[in-house]
Amino acid sequence: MLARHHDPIAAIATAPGRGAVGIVRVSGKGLGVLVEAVCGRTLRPREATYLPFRDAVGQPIDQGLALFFPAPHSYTGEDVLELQAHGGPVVLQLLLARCLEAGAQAHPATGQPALPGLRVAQPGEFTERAFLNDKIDLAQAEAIADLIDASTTAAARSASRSLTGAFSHEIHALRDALIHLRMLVEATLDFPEEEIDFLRKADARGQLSNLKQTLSQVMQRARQGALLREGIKVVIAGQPNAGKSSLLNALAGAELAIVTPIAGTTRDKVQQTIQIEGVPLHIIDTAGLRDSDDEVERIGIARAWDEIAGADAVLFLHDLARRDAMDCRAADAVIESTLAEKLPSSVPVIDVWNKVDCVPGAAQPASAGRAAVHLSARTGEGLDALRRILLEVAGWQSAPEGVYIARARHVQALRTVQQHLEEAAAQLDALGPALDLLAEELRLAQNALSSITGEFSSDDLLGVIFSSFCIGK
Ligand SMILES: Nc1nc2c(ncn2[C@@H]2O[C@H](COP(=O)(O)OP(=O)(O)OP(=O)(O)O)[C@@H](O)[C@H]2O)c(=O)[nH]1
Ligand SMILES: [Mg+2]
Repeated sequence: MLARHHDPIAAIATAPGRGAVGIVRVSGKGLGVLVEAVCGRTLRPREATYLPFRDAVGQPIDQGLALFFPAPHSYTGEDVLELQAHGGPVVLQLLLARCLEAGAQAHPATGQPALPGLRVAQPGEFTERAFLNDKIDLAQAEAIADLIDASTTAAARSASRSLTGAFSHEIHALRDALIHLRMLVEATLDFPEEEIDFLRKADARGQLSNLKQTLSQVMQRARQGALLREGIKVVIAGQPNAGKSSLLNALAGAELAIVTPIAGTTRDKVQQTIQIEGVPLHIIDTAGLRDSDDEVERIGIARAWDEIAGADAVLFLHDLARRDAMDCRAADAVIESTLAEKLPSSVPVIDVWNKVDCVPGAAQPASAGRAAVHLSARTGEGLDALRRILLEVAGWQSAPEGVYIARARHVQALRTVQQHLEEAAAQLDALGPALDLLAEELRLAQNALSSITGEFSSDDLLGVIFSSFCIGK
């Protein structure tokens, strides 16, 4: 464990600004001295005591509730002191400074600082300790941050489900099955003459195929969870004046982008996150695509193509009122061929025929094997159909109930597990399995699985994960 994991830490745990209550939290070993210095008395474990918080000369800084959680029964697994004061930025800063000062004060018996090394916590450090002290695993720690950051009710519910361990349980069940299979293979390594027979009798193939099946179910749910957390990036593209900005405004329900009848109105991208059934969609309006002599517009169009190249889905907007105009068809054809060039074929393109209010009853123009919709950004007709298509394209299948939150990191790790299991299956299917290769694939699969819950994770990865938390958490 790194040296910094041993320092006692302190932080304001509540959000900056004014509030009825604000909390200063301290975690470390042997906080008893600090409790006596700041609270002027000892505290009964896990019991709220109303008292004045004292400064160095015994004067009250504020009155509030003090709670002491002796190790290991605390959030971090260390001693934790929580001081609930009035929620003003100055009073909380004073209280935090008082804790740091009390920690640095010489202990009367030893002459040493009461809490050597006491310092302000870095973002996520309290939760990192909870993880390091086995209070929670890594997936649960991430769920805490996801719960705090949740932008929709569905995301909050599923984060809470991950926090209680729903996701981790599934990962552990997979790990246990994998360990069982590994034991079998490793044992066989010691008796090479009987290897094939032994594996056959123990139905190694059946075990592996069950594992693969369970894995794909977990992956499916994890993908849904990652979608709830991260959403998808949807870029609106098309000729000038097709109504791209109008569509963004209609989906967002607000006048975000400027709309005018002048072709070439939008220059820079305009982005807004909306949610459909709790799934976040990051919608990006872009400059109309055409040849232009205008320097500013050209930069805007280059940016539009950059956005398109990084999209998870593209809404290709067409003006239904002008669909038969030769120039309009030619311009759409140019965009179409550049799309084919710039977009990976896995990225879905949806044909959106706008301004249906101008051409009531128009038949839907045929789209080459992809989703298409008629709508009016002006009247709102057809928007629900587009929302349904977007959810489908995003891969949202379930109702949010039962989904646990997951991250792209988890989905990627599960994909790695899947690859190693495929390799392992190929080894088993080969006539004489190369047992050491089989054993190695299973070992790698287990490592990838364990990186999700943090049983096998590098310090670098932990640093990245916890630094994205807020301070005091
Ligand atoms: N009748 C009708 N007019 C629309 C509709 N959507 C947009 N318009 C009009 O079409 C014109 C262009 O709309 P914008 O939303 O600015 O089009 P854009 O695609 O963003 O255009 P650029 O930013 O220039 O690329 C405006 O006059 C809109 O009022 C629609 O559904 N029906
Ligand atoms: Mg526009």
